[in-house]
Amino acid sequence: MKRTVYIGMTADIMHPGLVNVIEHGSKYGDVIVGLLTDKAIAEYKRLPYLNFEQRKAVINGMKGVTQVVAQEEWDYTPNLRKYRPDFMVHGDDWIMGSQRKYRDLAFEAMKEIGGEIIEIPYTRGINSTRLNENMKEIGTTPQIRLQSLRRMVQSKPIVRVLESHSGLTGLIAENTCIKRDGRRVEYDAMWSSSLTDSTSKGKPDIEAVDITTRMHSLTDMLECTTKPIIFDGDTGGKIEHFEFTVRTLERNGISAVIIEDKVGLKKNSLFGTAVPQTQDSIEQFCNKIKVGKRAQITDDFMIIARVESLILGKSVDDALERALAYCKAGADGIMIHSKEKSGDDIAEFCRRFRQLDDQTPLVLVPSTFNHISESEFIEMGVNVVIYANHMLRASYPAMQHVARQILEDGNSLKASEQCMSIKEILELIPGTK
Ligand code: SPV
Ligand code: MG
Repeated sequence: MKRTVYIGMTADIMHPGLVNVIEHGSKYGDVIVGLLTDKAIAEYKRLPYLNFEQRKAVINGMKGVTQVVAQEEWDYTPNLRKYRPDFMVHGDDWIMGSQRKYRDLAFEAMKEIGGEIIEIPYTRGINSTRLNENMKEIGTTPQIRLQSLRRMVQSKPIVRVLESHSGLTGLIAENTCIKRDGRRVEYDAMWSSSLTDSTSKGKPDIEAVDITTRMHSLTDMLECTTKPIIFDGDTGGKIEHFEFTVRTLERNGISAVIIEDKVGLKKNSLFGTAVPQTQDSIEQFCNKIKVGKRAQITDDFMIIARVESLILGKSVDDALERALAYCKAGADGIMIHSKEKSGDDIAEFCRRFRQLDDQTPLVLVPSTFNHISESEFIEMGVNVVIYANHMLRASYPAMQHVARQILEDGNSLKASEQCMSIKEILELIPGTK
């Protein structure tokens, strides 16, 4: 019987390093490629540009590959135990850094099944992380960007979204990254907030900034980023107008719109019951959802229904009744909002909603219950967390402080200490030089 060789890979961007590994592996026997699923990749890296089926088609067509199987985790060992290959081939780059533990686990599993691991020298000068950086410079297309939110919701434990109202805040959402336990931690998507988009234009958050104007801010963000965008669609406006909004957003590669079940003059939810606000009827809001769903062209665009019951002092029962009705009307997700600091009402809603519906994505905006961590939200069955206003709230006090300092001193010497350097601002945007 011919021997088998297991090779795990992402195979998003093909490069000579990957061809080298497959070629080498095929000398030992039939190559089984363990193709990492979106979910497995999302444990460590950004989602690949190509989806699983597309990557599978590419690998299937490669010389030397006899079988492509799904690798559902970053860890190779479940598949090694399942397929029991005679050999496993891997580049020797996993000897160092955070991948070391997966190497150790793979050695243990191969020993157990009586197989052997062959490490081959890593192809210098080219790797997928570097190529990914280059891809960022090339950018994205509206379609790839649009689809990516749905893929993220399906493949990540939680999708982390940062508010953005300009090109500059878009760049912060795009590029801010830290390492935690050897993993890249970054934002997955951007939130175009009605509050911050209006405020940055000196207007109140009452749907006074029209969609055409809001598209300008979106265009600025689209121009310099690749991550998906969720649009705060306020009430969605008149049903007849909402159809156009859906089309406009979709055409531009925005992934989702969230509309809230309020009618009349909309005020920001964080006022709660301090201002008069009217909730829409279930029937009318369901109709708005249905009309929006019919208007979209792709299968990927998402219309997320935002339930304002808790904001308006109504019960969790009322919120649940509405959420279920909106799902039935075709909503692709539910955002439950509250301004309650404890987060108890939100926790109760999530628990009870998940008992009735374990599929529909749940979205939260924890502006007031901000002590609850992402890992707790995951436990609660939440899929998307939006940090909805922080970039604007961070920038305004900083700018105001510097403006005052210049007035006080009659020069900008001291104020400059609180600013980024001229050199830094000149180098901030690629292509400035
Ligand atoms: C926004 O960011 O504009 C929102 C969320 O709609 S909230 O401000 O909490 O209403
Ligand atoms: Mg808003």
